[in-house]
Amino acid sequence: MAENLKIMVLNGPNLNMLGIREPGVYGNRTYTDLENYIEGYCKKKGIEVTVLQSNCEGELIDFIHHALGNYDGIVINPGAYTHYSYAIHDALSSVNIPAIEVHISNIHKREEFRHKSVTVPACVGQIAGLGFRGYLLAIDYLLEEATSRAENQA
Ligand code: CA2
Repeated sequence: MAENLKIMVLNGPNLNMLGIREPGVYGNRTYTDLENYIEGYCKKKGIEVTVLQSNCEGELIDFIHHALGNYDGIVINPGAYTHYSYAIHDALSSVNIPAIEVHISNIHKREEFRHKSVTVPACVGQIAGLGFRGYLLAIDYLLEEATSRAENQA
């Protein structure tokens, strides 16, 4: 199963600015470092991964729609859209692909407006505050679930 697993990693607005500003919140590493970190890990694990980023809500929705029939799992950091985009929630619900929401920072320890996620009810769960590692943990979860589903079917 591991060889065939296809995962889309989706990053929302401002994540392209990682490492450039606010190192105290998001660390020193850049968005390119994040891409390399995820791609390097997936290569080792034999997972096919596509890492995407957009600052536009509609484009993120198009990416989610494109995942239908093309990907087995989604890892999504919707950025600030987490807190108010019902459209991204609905897009995730519409494709019915297991999705894990990831946040680099612990949104629950930050400003009140970041405590609420309107997108996580359309996901399997959420990982927050574990930095870049959260993406790999989400990928591991999707891989383990897919492997156990495949074993149960055999
Ligand atoms: O902690 C996370 O991963 C967030 O999804 C990051 C979003 C934020 O709006 C969410 O509440 C939590 C922000 C993306 C990065 O924004 C930057 C802003 C300035 C400098 C660098 C990155």
